[in-house]
Amino acid sequence: MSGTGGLESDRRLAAARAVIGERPLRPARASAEAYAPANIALVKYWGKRDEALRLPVTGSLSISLGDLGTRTRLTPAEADRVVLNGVALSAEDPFARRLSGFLDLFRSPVAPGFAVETVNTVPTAAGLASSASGFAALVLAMDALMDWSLPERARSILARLGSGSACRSVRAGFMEWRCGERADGSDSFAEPLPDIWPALRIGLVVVEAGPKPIGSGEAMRRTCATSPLYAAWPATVARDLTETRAAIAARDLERLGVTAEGNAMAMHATMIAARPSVCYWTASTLDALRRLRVLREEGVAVYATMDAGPNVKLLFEQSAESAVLRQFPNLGIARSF
Ligand code: 2P0
Repeated sequence: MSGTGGLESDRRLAAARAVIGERPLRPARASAEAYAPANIALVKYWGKRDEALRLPVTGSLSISLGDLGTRTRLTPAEADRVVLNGVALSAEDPFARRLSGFLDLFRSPVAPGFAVETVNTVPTAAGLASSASGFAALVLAMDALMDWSLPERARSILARLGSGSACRSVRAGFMEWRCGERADGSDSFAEPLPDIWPALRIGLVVVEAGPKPIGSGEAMRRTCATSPLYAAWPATVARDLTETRAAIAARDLERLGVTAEGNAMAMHATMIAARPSVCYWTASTLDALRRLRVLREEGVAVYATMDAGPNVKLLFEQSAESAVLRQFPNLGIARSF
């Protein structure tokens, strides 16, 4: 490992130990299981100010996806083993390596390794945020295994060290990730919004379920380093966060949808302008956006958001469900409340 790599893992370890505090790294039971929902950002996280600690350039705000997420069982073991959706992964598998790197934060002489059995109910690597629910479920299972009863913000910080957006998946509902200012990341965690919106629906238009051509981490780095449009992103997010909070408080779908759709388009614009360009959209993505416009022209209140992948997510209310299904017959529909 390079000197910088060692320094980075030391900083991650220090950040994790700071939130675990004096609690012992000693399993309190034979195994533990936890569930975390996936989340979709209405105002996106795009860009890090600190790679090692996964500290964002801006805040972000998401909604969870109910029973679409990750269930994880954690058992102490001599060495790490990862079973994903019933398939044992080799130690060289990129996902297994990433999990092991994260588990380094929790090892001790009495728990040198962990067996991780994890089941995703969202397609892995299809831009539906399975890493967010995956790392959040792992942190919740670790908390239960060790019997720590960590405060929610500590869980959120630990999940953030696994994957940025995971800090928003430690509980259901609307979550706002506070950007924070401190260099150690102790003020960068997600908090719930008090609002519930039972009629809100999230439609999942899965146009391609395969792995994406470029990971979001690399895409973010390239965008920050080379995109002439990135300079406008922090101010866009600041405005969109204010709008989104107000729209949620008022249960105003049009205000929420217009803001979320504009925010997603602005994020994609920053990456399309990166050099070399990052474009996750395919012909099927554009066709889904065309069908969305047809619906809106018919007077149906439905809006889109897109993440680091070709899939489109729709925002609408229960009353529009049958109209939306006519245009998107294979739509998966998630609800948070
Ligand atoms: C989000 N995305 O807010 C944004 C929108 C993708 C597009 O968070 O590098 O897997 O592990 O911190 O959390 C995807 O990025 O990135 C993401 P890392 P993560 O949902």
